[in-house]
Amino acid sequence: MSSVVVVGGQWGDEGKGKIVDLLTRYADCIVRFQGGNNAGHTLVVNGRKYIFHIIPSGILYQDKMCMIGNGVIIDPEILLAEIKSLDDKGLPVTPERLMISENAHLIVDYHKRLDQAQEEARSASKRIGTTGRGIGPCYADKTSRTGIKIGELRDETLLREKLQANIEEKNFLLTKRFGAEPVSFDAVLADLLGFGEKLAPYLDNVSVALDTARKQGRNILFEGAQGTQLDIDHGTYPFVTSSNTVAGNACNGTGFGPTHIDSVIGILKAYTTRVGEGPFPTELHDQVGEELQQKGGEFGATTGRKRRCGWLDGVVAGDAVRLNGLTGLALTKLDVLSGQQVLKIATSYRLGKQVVQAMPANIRQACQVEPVYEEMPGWQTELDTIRSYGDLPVEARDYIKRIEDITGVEAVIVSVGPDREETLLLK
Ligand code: 2SA
Ligand code: GDP
Ligand code: MG
Repeated sequence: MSSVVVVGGQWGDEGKGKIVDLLTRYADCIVRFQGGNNAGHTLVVNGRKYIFHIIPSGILYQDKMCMIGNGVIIDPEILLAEIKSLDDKGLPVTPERLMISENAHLIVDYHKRLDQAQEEARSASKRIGTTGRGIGPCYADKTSRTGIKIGELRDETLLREKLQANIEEKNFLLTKRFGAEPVSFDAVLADLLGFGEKLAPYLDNVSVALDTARKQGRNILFEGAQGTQLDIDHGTYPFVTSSNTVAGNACNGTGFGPTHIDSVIGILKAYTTRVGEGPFPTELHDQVGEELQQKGGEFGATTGRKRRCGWLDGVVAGDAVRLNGLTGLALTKLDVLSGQQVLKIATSYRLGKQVVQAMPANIRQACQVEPVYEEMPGWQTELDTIRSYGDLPVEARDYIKRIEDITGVEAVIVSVGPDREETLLLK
């Protein structure tokens, strides 16, 4: 296994939580490298459902080390609530099982308020459909060099100084620009000092810990959040999240050298979903879209929003292969397609008279492309009890093979249900 990166190949919610949990059995360290608690990663183990927003999806294994890298942004209140909820379930999250990079930036109350106020102020066509968790404003502060790092919670003098400057600026924006309520310096400071005390035992140098682990021959699993088309540089900008979601950021977001990554698994849902606004060429506004939404239980794992559904998009998959350097595919939710007479896969887009093979960089063009579909026969039997490739209906095997042909990448895992056990390991 060595060092493996797992990323979402579409617009998120491909089943990263499930696949990371599954692969954790072969790993020693499981590391998140970007995003924050906008993520919702669902695991189902023996019928019991867990949703993680910030803690890595390897946490259900008691003997593994989970890490939160410097590229992650942390809402300390949410992180502590997640730790407590695991504690309450008899799964204590001790510093022996969770390490947090001192360099990870903090999501502060004003980031959430600003995210929500900015979103409300946008006209319908400009709205991004953010999760309202403060992600954009927090990464903006990090890039503007005004952000607060989690390690700085241990330095009250520095914290006071930085908070003072931030709150002055944020309160000006909140009140004068958005007509929203200001935040109180004293209340925010008291909260942060309290969170800092509780989180201090978890803080360490994740880059050094990963390097040590690698030199000891440990297997490291990097857990991506969101998906390739939500990447701040390569996605459907501005309808994206505010971090790099592609595999390359596993290195930046943890302090791990790129020459030590061995493989990259891209997760593709057998159809496509998107939650939030923005272009979605293969979106279905018909009965089939409704069926996929219902059968797939497609609701946001963080916000509960209904996810938009559509056919599998080979152009999006091709972008994922190229942008992440995928070495293997995990194909999820194949079971949801059971019962469809015909399956469609987009193999290119038409843009006026042009045929294009990649998502256009220009957002107006990305909204105009028309998918060129090929059709395949569907299968009528349910797949959730199937555990070996040979037992899949021939139409399902042909569908998998076609995806491998289109992407040029082998499927290594096929998932036929939410539970850890509802999986076919092909390699
Ligand atoms: P943000 O909050 O600034 O990151 O939002 C910007 C866009 O990124 C999308 N985004 C997501 N898309 C899919 N899944 C995500 N996680 C949750 C889930 C989402 C939920 O697991 O279902 O519960 O709604 C996620 N996080 C961010 C977001 O919809 C915007 O389009
Ligand atoms: P993530 O953000 O990529 O981890 O995905 P989410 O957890 O947001 O959404 C994926 C949803 O699909 C969750 O409810 C999973 O439990 C569920 N899921 C994962 N794999 C499968 C599968 O193969 N079949 C079905 N039916 N559900 C799945
Ligand atoms: Mg999700």
